[in-house]
Amino acid sequence: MPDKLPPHPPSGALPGLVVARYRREFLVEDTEGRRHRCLAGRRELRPLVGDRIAFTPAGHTGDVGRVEHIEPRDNCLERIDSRGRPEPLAANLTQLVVVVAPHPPPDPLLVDRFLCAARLLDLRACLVSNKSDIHPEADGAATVPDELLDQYRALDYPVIECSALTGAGLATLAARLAGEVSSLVGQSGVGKSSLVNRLVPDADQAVGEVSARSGEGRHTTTTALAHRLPDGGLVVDFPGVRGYSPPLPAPARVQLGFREIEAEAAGCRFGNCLHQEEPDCAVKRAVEAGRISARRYASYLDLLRLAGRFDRATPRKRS
Ligand SMILES: Nc1nc2c(ncn2[C@@H]2O[C@H](COP(=O)(O)OP(=O)(O)OP(=O)(O)O)[C@@H](O)[C@H]2O)c(=O)[nH]1
Ligand SMILES: [Mg+2]
Ligand SMILES: [Zn+2]
Repeated sequence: MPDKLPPHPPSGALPGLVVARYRREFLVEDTEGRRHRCLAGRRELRPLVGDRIAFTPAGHTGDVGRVEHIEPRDNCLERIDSRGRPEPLAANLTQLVVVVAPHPPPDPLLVDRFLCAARLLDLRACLVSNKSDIHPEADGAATVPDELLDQYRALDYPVIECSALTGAGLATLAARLAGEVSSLVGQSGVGKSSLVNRLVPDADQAVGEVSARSGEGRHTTTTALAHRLPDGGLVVDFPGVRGYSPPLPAPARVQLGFREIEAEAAGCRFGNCLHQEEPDCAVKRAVEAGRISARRYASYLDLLRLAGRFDRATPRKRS
């Protein structure tokens, strides 16, 4: 949706960066790194974490500042809600970091959907396998299957194995995050906030136990918060999710989110092949031959069905 905003912020406004969004308030960082509580200056202003903005600091207008203007966005990470409507989550990201762990056990469909979102937005993407200190033999716990990580490595996604507990692998993760605007996403309880606390000494993100009864995280982080990294760049700690779906503009575009499917699609008989029931489909041949994993293909079909459903239910503008 194009922002109907005046082209220039009012004189006297300062440049800032939105680092958190609460119900009505925003936390804005100025160029000196000081943080200011702000409200939106106008109803139609909807700042997101990562937005570059202009704001009037607290002063004679009140005890909170005012966001006056949002600079045009490079991109916007969104999810679709249960009715298929896009909901914006963060702006101006350069990288999506999908975190998995042995505990709670990984949900590969969720990983595929985040990686799909990253590709549709042209963001860098990688996988972090946290809690590498947990050994199944010693702890009787599950593990992140090597075959799963190997599938992503084979697709050229970097996989960083690390532990927020022992610090193993964190230098590799820090190097990957340096200079980028990354968001850490994944299930609740995989250790996103624990990683941020290790990478950003004064982050002070709350950390919660994984429930022994349900085996799931307790949704400890409730709002996205961006932190400056010591080596430059920003990392956004996101609340954990049970499910995620990127906005799917049209069924034909879903395959753009799966690099191996897109690569094989050139060999299909029909240029508009969706790789379902069509004859002479190179993607299905690649699945049968084992060049494309049946699991990834199932993830693709799953998103395709979702896209088709919302495509019919809610006519939306196509990009
Ligand atoms: N053994 C082990 N435990 C870890 C590690 N990292 C995090 N944990 C534990 O995992 C639990 C969840 O950690 P959090 O950092 O709160 O997880 P989160 O992904 O931020 O969860 P939400 O905010 O709910 O999305 C806590 O009990 C942490 O102590 C790790 O590397 N090894
Ligand atoms: Mg958290
Ligand atoms: Zn095909």
